[in-house]
Amino acid sequence: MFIKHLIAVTAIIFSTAGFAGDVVMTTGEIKRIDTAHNKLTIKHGDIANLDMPGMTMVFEVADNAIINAVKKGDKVLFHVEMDGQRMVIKTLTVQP
Ligand SMILES: [Cu+2]
Repeated sequence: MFIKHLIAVTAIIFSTAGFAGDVVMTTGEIKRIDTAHNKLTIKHGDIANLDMPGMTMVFEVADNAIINAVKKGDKVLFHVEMDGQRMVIKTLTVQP
């Protein structure tokens, strides 16, 4: 009885972690915008889903609508994930 309950609780914890992993948002500040190549240089905080500490680096973006939505100095929240060998920003929102 206790074991069954424990297994059920463990399953819930794992499924919640999996879901959160898909939508982990990272904080950042836009440093440079490369419209021609769909790339953003971002000073980012820890990227929990990629195990990366904060730093300034270049990211590709999945959609140039993201490029058009930002300007230098914007504070943003974004979701980035591996796409093959590349890190690609899938979603991004500008913070007020
Ligand atoms: Cu980085």
